Parts: sequence; structure tokens; C-alpha cells
Amino acid sequence: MTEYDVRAKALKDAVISCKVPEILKAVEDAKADGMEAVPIIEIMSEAMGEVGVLFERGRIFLPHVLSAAAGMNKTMEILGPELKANSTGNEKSAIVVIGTVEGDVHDIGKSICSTMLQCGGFDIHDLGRDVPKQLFIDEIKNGATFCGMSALMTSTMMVMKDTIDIIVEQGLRDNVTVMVGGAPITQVFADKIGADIYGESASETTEKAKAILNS
Ligand code: B12
Repeated sequence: MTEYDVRAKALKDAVISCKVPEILKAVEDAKADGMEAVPIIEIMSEAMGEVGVLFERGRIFLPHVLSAAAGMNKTMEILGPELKANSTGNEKSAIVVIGTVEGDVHDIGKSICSTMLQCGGFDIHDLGRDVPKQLFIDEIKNGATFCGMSALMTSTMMVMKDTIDIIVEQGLRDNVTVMVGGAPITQVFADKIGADIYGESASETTEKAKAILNS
């Protein structure tokens, strides 16, 4: 195992431990070893998926998941400023409205996307979680040219399609690039509901959004 692999495993194990102090210590150790913010976040995001699997199998319970989520949020508080300081920005800028769709409170991945898009030079209007459809529409009417929707549950995925339908009905479709993401979302689903960008990760989302902005 390389030194990087050892550090990556320590980060993953810390998230899976669901203990905030262990998570923060692993992040500090990784930073001290020179690991950059983006790989730290990506490794930890993947480990959160494993936390979900353990939860599903009944090996851990809701308080554990909440604690791992708190560790993840605290990590973003620590790494966010570093990400912003190292950001390369972009020559052009655009307003991005982003949020987790109505009925869904999962916001960790959405917030990571917000931070990375902001580092990519976008002007972020983050509406948070459980966002009513109309709020996305209002932001588009007020000048947002990118609309990012996150959904983590099979029961809320279709809210993305409903929102796109309203965007079309209101004659706003040509004004906005629609981006969708979240663990159950796939490229196939994104194509089916008529989204422009599917982002598997925050860095991929930022690259794809930048490519459209600069095209
Ligand atoms: C953490 C978590 C919670 C936390 C959320 C805390 C928070 N503030 O977000 C809490 C404990 C509150 C929670 C609650 C619930 N949860 Co939960 N939760 C999870 C868990 C373990 C991890 C999610 C996560 O944060 N992943 C890490 C992030 C970084 O990954 P990500 O969100 O996928 O984001 C990345 C990409 O997808 C992408 N991306 C994300 N958003 C966007 C947006 C755009 C625009 C783009 C382009 C890209 C993009 O970029 C991100 C970063 O790289 C998942 C398991 C899983 N496998 O996903 C279950 C999971 C999503 N939860 C689940 C369930 C069922 C629930 C509850 C209903 C449980 C309950 N019985 O009460 C409630 C939901 C209540 C509600 N109405 O929403 C199920 C959903 C099952 C399903 N098929 O629908 C899962 C899959 C667990 C499971 N296996 O059962 N949960």
C-alpha cells in the first residue's frame, strides 16, 4: 500500500466509525500529510455511501448515520475555506440556483457541489434542502442560468422531472442549464427527464458546468 492508500483508508475507516472526533482527526492527519481538500472530500463522500449500506443492513442505526453526517458537515466547514483559497475561478460567471428537492432532507452532497461550484467561479444561490419547486422557478426568472437539483431517495427523484416540466411550461427552458445529481441518479435517468448535466461527483459537476459556460 502506498502512503496515499494508507491515508485514504484511515479517512474511510473514520467515516465508517461514525465518530465525529475520529473523522476530524483523520482529516487533520490527511491535511498534515499534504493531501488536498478535493481527494479528502471524494474519499469521504464514497465512505458515506458505505455508511448507508451498513445502515440498510441494520449494522448501524440512525444516530450513527447522523453522527457521520455531522462529521462530514464539520469537515466541509474546515475544508471549504481552503478550497475557496485555492480556487482557480473562471473568466465568465453565472448564477447557479441549487437545492435538494421537495420532500428530501439529504444535503451533504448538494452542499459539497455548492462549495465546489463556488470555487469554480459561479455565483451560488443555495436554497438548502426540501426546497419547494416554485423557488427554483423564481430564481430562474430572477436570472439564474444554471439550476442544480439533488435527490437522494427514489421517492423524490421524480420531483426533478416535475420541476423541469414546470420550467418548460413557463417558457424558461432555453434560459437555463439543468443539472441533476444524488446517489440514485444516473446519466440514463438524467437523459430521460430532459436534464442537461448529470454530475456523479462535485468535481465532475463543476467541470461540466464550466464547459457549458465557456462554450
Ligand atoms: C447521511 C444520510 C442521511 C442523513 C442526512 C443528513 C444530511 N444532512 O444530509 C439523515 C440521517 C438525516 C438521513 C435521513 C433519511 N434517510 Co438517509 N441516508 C444518508 C446516507 C447514509 C448518505 C447520504 C450522503 O450524504 N452521501 C454522501 C454524499 C457526499 O454523496 P451524494 O449525496 O451522493 O452526493 C454526491 C453526488 O451524488 C453528487 N451530487 C449530489 N447532489 C448533487 C446535485 C447536483 C445538482 C449534481 C449535479 C450532483 C450532485 O455530488 C456529491 C458529491 O460528490 C444515504 C446512503 C447513500 N448510499 O446515499 C442514506 C439514504 C439516502 N437515506 C435513506 C433513507 C430511507 C432516509 C430516511 C427516509 C430514513 C428514515 N427512515 O427516516 C430519512 C429521509 C428523510 C427525508 N424526508 O429526506 C435511503 C434512501 C433509500 C431510497 N431508495 O430511497 C438511503 C439510500 C439509505 C438506505 N440505503 O436505506 N439520511
